[in-house]
Amino acid sequence: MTTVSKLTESRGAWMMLGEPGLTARIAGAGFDWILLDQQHGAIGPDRLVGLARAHDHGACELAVRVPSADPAAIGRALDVGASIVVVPLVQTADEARAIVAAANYPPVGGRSWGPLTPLWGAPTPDAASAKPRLWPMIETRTALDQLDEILAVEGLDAVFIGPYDLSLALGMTLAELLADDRGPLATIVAACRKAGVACGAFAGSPANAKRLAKFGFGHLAVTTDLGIIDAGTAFVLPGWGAP
Ligand code: 3PY
Ligand code: MG
Repeated sequence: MTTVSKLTESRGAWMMLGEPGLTARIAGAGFDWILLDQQHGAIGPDRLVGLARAHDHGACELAVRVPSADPAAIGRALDVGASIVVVPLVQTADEARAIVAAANYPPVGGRSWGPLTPLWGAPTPDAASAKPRLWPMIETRTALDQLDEILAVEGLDAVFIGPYDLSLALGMTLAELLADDRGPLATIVAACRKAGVACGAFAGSPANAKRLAKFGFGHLAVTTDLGIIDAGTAFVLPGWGAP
């Protein structure tokens, strides 16, 4: 398995339903990572533990989108074994710094030791300092205005764009945002390149993923469990199905 941290490009699948069999099957299909969505998906804390325990870390990396920047939620996602944590609605550099603090043990941050993955004794400082991959989401007007400051925060692996929320925040349709070659998405990619920080985006469909890849977004959520089901029903029942 290639570790996503070594890459500036990856392809992931986004789980909203968190149905265990479906999640395991998609995780083994060849994606670089699979994400459990606790913000908008049906994945509360208990479900998260079960899904993460069942995850085959040899198949792909485990990512979690926490419901908010709450330090407890970030610590919990890491405790269950996520190697990538996506944090929604990050607006400022101070908020980004708080995420880094929540995800790292002292001296970098204030995370408390207590993994749910197998424990073979007390942590050594070296083991405890393994760097989690943090992908704050840029999806508000404030975050766009503060992007350079956010990109300068140490300890972030990438920024991750939420095009649905961002288009709403900017008063555009999603189609307008994706079609605007010189608009906000191009500005974001240029700022990331200048700062030397990787960038990714939620696409939700292969067509949107191709469009976002053209802008230069490297880490892409190319589909969701719901999208995969919709594609399957559209295939089985010609003439009916979601686009
Ligand atoms: C967005 O596009 O706003 C997202 O957060 C995708 O889930
Ligand atoms: Mg969003």
